[in-house]
Amino acid sequence: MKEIKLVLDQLGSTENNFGVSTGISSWAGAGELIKSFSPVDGKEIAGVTSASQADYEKVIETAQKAFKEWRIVPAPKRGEIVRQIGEQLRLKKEALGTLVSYEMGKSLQEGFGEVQEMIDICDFAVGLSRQLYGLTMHSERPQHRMYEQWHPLGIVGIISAFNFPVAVWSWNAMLAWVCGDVCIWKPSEKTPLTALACQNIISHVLKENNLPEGISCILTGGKEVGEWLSADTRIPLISATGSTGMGRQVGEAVGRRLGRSLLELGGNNAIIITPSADLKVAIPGIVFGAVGTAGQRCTSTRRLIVHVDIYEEVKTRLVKAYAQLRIGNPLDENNHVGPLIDKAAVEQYNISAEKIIEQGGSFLIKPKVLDGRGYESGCYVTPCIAEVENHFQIVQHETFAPILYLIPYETLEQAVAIQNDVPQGLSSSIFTLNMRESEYYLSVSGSDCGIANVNIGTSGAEIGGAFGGEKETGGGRESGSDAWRAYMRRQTNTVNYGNALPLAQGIKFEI
Ligand code: UN1
Repeated sequence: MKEIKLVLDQLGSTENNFGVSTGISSWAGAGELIKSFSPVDGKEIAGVTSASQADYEKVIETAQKAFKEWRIVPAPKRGEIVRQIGEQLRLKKEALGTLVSYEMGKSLQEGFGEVQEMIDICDFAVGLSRQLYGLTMHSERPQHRMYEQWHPLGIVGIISAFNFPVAVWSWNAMLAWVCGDVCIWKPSEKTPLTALACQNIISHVLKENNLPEGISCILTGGKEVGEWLSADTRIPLISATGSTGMGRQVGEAVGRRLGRSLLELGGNNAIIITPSADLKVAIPGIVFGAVGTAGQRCTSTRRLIVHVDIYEEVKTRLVKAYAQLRIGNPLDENNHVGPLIDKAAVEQYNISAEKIIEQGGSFLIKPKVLDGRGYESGCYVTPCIAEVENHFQIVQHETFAPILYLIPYETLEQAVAIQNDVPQGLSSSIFTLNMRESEYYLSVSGSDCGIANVNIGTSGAEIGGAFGGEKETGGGRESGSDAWRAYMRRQTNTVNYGNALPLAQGIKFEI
């Protein structure tokens, strides 16, 4: 595709030698070739070599060396580097957003949105670089000062997923960098090109500032690279985004060596629609949540829990809204829904559809794999809606596809119980104009998720808030609020500036 060639050129890469041409020595691959195919048209975009074990060792050494330099750069100066990265991303927003859309398959609008999210986290991190605050405490001992400070951890390993191939990495990397850490990124093997495009941008900024390129390292490859990172005691923190299965493996491996992990795993996000809901606002919120990114966000709306009194009306309105969805090439801005990431994802969509019927559900809008002109990649599917019961095994499971489950309820307590009765706990929302209902929902007896919204959908979180969820979602928090603390180690310091040695707890010890 000619335009994509242009985009790759703008991102500083040649089509067949992506990344290597700009001399990223901290990314080198002597391993197997990973081919990146676009789900948009099924074409091969480029090949990227995987890291071998020798490459891995080299990258770790490069990162360790870089850390020694980077950690003594004052935090606000590190913020200045992140500011420059944000500037570069502003300049490259169109090219990078287009590549995200082409390699991953999300709509162009969402591709641009993803790059905007990267810019937003850069801005956030720049401000944060002057706000890595510790507390001071009053010591019980005279002429003693007690305070805490936050130091960088060292190497942060970032394992990211295909669905947000660049933004989720940037939430981690930008914070880690202002905190003084260096990063090693293992991008999804389904989206290596967008990752290398980012690496190009970062290495350029580092070079311009005479900083070691090992501050930002990348290791393309499969599962084995994730395993090397997780088991490596030289990496104090692994931040991993992806399926619960993957997170469990990473969490166990990191836990075994008593390292830290920050996990952002699957969701099974629900929206509750109460009788007072403003459906004009709710319906687009539901539809965007369920079909945006073809249902492949961890925050996608999977379950819709609707009060019985308005159940039929909501159904009618949803059928009408779904009829207007245009499915097709995501680079065409007229389309709402692009393809799934690959044929394996289409297979999962089909399997889930069968299970829905087997387990007693029925379809309000039927699933269908699209074929014919424009759908040659075989990755385009129809967003579907099924009426189900919450306890069905398939409903309890996160299927990464545009399948929306409808479940009726009678009392709000019951709706909240249904919502919370899944293993995952990422995002949730309620549509209501009743203050008692919304406050109950946000109270301790309400939603058990990391994200709980009122009158907006489950997806599309802003970077200012801490992002993550409970239960099988993994408990990690990334991006805004005080999520930065996960990337630093806290040190408590007590300083005696007197000429005696009083002990704490009034203990007497004389020699
Ligand atoms: C993800 O799907 O892994 O809330 C992240 C959202 C985005 C981030 C999703 N801002 O949809």
